Amino acid sequence: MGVVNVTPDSFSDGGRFLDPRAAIVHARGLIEEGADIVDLGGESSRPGAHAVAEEEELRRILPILKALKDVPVSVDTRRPAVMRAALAEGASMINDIEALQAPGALAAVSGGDCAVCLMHKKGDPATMQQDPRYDDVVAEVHAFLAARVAECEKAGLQRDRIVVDPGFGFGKTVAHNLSLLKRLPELVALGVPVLAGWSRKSSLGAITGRPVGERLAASLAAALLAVQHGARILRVHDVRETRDALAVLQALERA
Ligand code: HH2
Repeated sequence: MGVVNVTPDSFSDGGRFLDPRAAIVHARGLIEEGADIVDLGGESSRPGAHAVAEEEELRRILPILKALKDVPVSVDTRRPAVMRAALAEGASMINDIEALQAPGALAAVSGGDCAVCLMHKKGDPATMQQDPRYDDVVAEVHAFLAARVAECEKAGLQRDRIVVDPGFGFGKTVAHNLSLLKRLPELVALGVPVLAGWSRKSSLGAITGRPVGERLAASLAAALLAVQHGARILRVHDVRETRDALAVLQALERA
């Protein structure tokens, strides 16, 4: 899954794809590089980010969605109205960092046939990195995701439309993120595909001492480790490089 953020303030590509033409060219480039899905976002969820108005989110993403009808597009949104508008424009997937908890979100997706990604986060982006605490982060994330999967099924979403995501970096310290990576197989046991998003994130900066523009090697390492621990979808900014890293892993598996 290749990331396209149509925002002025995303933590690694903010401002680069605000011009719809630039976003469309970038999205098509990611598909050419080997992405199976483009994840289109019109609101940053980086730590410290503030919400944007619904009209603004729609204004950012709809022109791009209209131009990418031939591409599998996931829309990264937590707003039911944006979900409905995106699905009407042919979006294949709704990627919700709030796991469809907003009133009306389940109803917005359940009638169609789109895939959904249910992500765990603790707190809201504006404050979530201020001293997050858990007794057992993996148990808490597992319980949350299991409950959300059950809720989706109750609302009529077939299980084969559901993906879960521990939400690396969303109300989690470096230690929490590493526990979730190490014990990812416990989340894989939920029986639906697991998506992992480590790309360029600040935990990789904390581990390597590198600024956001220099986290490619660390992102590739995290991507491979996530796959080795059972992740089935990787949300990444650097598609070509991630594909190459995966090719090495896949060659080893075939050898
Ligand atoms: N991470 C980000 C945004 N959306 N969705 C899922 N399912 N999983 C993630 O890990 C995830 C996500 C944050 O990264 P990015 O989009 O690059 O930055 P920003 O939120 O600043 O736009």
